[in-house]
Amino acid sequence: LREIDRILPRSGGAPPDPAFLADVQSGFSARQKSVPARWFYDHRGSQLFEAITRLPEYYPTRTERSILAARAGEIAALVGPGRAVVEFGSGSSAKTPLLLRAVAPACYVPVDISGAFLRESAAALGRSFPDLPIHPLEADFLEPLSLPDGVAGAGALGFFPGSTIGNMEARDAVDLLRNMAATLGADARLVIGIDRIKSPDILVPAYDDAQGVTAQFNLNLLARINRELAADIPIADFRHLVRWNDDAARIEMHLEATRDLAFTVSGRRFAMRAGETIHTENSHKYGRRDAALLLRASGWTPLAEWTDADDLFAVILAGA
Ligand code: AVI
Repeated sequence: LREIDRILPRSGGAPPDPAFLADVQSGFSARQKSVPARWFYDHRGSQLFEAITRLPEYYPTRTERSILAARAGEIAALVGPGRAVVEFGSGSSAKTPLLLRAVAPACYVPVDISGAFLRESAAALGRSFPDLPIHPLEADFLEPLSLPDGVAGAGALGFFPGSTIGNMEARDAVDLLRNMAATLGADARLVIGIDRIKSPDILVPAYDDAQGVTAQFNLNLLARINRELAADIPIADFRHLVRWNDDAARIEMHLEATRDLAFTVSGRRFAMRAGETIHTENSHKYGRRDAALLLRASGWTPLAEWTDADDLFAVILAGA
C-alpha cells in the first residue's frame, strides 16, 4: 500500500468526490464508526477484490462459477434467447462468458461504478464476443439506472452474481431488487448468486485469508481516503478484523485501531481509542427460505435454484 501511495498520489489535487467525503465524515462521526463498503472499489480496490476471488479460502467465486458452468444450458432453456443481458456490478465480468455463451443475448450491458475497470473488462469481453453489442454503463447500480435505447423496458435478463446482494442490509436489498425489476422491464428475468449460511470455520477464513489479501483490500480503503479526501490516517496503526455475527447472519469486516490515535479528513479531526473499530463491510448470508423470501418481498418469483454438492452457494433464477 505504501508503494501504491507513492506511485499514485491524489490525482492532480482533484476535488474530493462530495458523496465519498460526506459518507466518510458522517460515518466517522457516529459512535460505531463506519464507511459504506461501496467505497472499497477504486481501481486498486477492484484489483485486490479480483485477487480475493482467486484465494483458496474464498470459495464463493469458484463455487458460483462451477454452478454456472454446469447449469448455463438449463438457465438458457428457461430464459429463452434474444434478451438484453444487464450485469449489475460487473467488475472483471469473469463469470459472464458462461452465461453469454449459453443464452444468446441481443446485447450486453455491464454496469459498474469503477469506470476504468469497467472499460478494461468490457474491452476484454468484446475480444471474446466480437459480434455481441456491448454497452458499458459507468454507474452506481444502487441508484436508478437509465439503460441504453432498445434495452430499456424490453424484459431484459439481469445478472447479479457474486452474492453482492449480501453486502446490503435487507431493506436496501429489497429496494435494489425492486429497482432492478423496474429497470429491466416487464417480464424480466434475474439470475442472482447468493451465498449460504454455513459454519464460521469456513466463513471466517474466507474473509481473513492466510496471505493477507483481504486485509490489504480492507486497509486500501484508508489509503483511498488519505489519497482522495486530504486525510492523514496512520494506516500502519490499523489492523484487519473479521467476525461472524450469528444473530444477523453476516460476516463483518472492521479496521481496528491498535493504539489511541487521531487524524484529519479534509480539515475535520477524528480520534479513536485503541481497540475501537471502523466497520467497513457486512456480508450477509442467506438460507434457502431466506433467499426465496427476500426475492418474493422484492416482487420477484423464484423459478429455479441450483447449488453445489456442499450447499455452499446458490444460483437462483427469478421472474418479475
Ligand atoms: C463483493 N462481495 C460480494 C464480497 C463479499 O464476499 O462480501 C466482498 C468481499 N469482501 C471481502 N472479501 C470479499
